[in-house]
Amino acid sequence: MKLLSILLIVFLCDVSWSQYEYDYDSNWWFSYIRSQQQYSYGGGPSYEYDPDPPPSVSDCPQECECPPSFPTALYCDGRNLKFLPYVPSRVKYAYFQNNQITGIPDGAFDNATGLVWLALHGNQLLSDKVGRKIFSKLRVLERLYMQNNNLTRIPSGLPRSLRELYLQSNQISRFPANALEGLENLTALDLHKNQINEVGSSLRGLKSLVHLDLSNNQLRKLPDTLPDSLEQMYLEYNYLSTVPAEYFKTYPKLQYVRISHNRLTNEGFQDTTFNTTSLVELDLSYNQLHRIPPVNTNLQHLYLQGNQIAEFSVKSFCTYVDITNFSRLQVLRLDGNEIPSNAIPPDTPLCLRNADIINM
Ligand SMILES: *[C@@H]1O[C@H](CO)[C@@H](O)[C@H](O)[C@H]1NC(C)=O
Ligand SMILES: *[C@@H]1O[C@H](CO)[C@@H](O)[C@H](O)[C@H]1NC(C)=O
Ligand SMILES: *[C@@H]1O[C@H](CO)[C@@H](O)[C@H](O)[C@H]1NC(C)=O
Ligand SMILES: *[C@@H]1O[C@H](CO)[C@@H](O)[C@H](O)[C@H]1NC(C)=O
Ligand SMILES: CC(=O)N[C@H]1CO[C@H](CO)[C@@H](O)[C@@H]1O
Repeated sequence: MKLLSILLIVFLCDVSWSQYEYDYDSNWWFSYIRSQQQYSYGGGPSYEYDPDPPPSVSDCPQECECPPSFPTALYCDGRNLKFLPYVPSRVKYAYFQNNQITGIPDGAFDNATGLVWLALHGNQLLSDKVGRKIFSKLRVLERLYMQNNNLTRIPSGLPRSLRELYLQSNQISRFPANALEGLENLTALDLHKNQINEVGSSLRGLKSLVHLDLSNNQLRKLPDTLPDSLEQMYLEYNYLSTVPAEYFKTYPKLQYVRISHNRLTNEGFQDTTFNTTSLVELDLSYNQLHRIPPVNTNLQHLYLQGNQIAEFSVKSFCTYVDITNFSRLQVLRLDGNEIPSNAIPPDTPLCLRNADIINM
């Protein structure tokens, strides 16, 4: 059993920041990797052996590159392209990122029905110039990268086979209820840095969704419904002020929740709201809390820095303490609050006996 050895008393210092970033990032990253293990996440596709004889690469668009050793890939990235080149039918992995493409006409991908990855990020795609049926023939597309464009709405007719959808850093404000309909295999949805003010029930049908990033938007209300499969929900930098009492208890797989930099007050939720057995990491930093909300003993990381908390209450972590009843909290951030440094009750170490880092 680990004993709480140090209570670090630090008022706003750089060391604590780097520590925070480190713990925080490695933590979510590892969990994300774990949850994504069935797919190779990030990077390019690994070399794949094709049982068929290598198809001709003579059909390569002249603006692009088609390495003979990797006949299913088409590299057209970073070439100042203003228009999408044609996509030969043999292509499974198509890279068009970092160009100046503003539109995609219907039919552009109609020959490439075997596309599995499609990278269109870092262009200047405008919703009005992206055809409504560009994806209609793509039945096996798994990853679609459309981040860093000029989209104002979620593209229409997204393939139902999608597993990962990246739409962050656009200007999306419209989120029609059926925009994500039928995407039953989608595991990761990234919509951060857009202008979304309401999500409603449009996430309901995403039966496989594990990772949802809606941070840096204009949400005033949590999504009405989340998929039961969801494990990670990132909502930092929005305008949320309330959380319905039973919200988190409805989603038993939710482990990582970030609602920092919002407008939460203690009056905006109930004492039971965040006391749910599934949560492992909870970030409520940079809100307007004046009390530590009661949390479950299973919680491991709690970020509350940058609030207006004026008292330290052990009862928020442990209602009862003995050999078997104690908090699993490992990291607790309380710096940037109004807690007097002599306000730590003597029974704190017994309750928070697993804590390695407590910043006050
Ligand atoms: C699709 O293939 C046909 C026949 O090879 C060709 O005529 C047509 O231009 C292709 N379309 C696109 C969009 O590449
Ligand atoms: C896309 O947005 C960027 C940044 O706001 C802007 O500079 C660019 O002109 C826009 N492109 C188009 C085609 O509107
Ligand atoms: C979802 O994934 C399963 C298993 O990989 C696959 O059999 C199914 O066809 C996929 N669904 C869609 C709509 O592509
Ligand atoms: C959290 O909920 C459990 C079960 O309902 C309860 O026993 C416990 O006292 C609560 N913890 C806190 C800190 O309120
Ligand atoms: C008050 C309280 O939560 N008591 C619990 C302490 O731990 C034992 C064993 O896990 C439980 O049986 C008690 O209910």
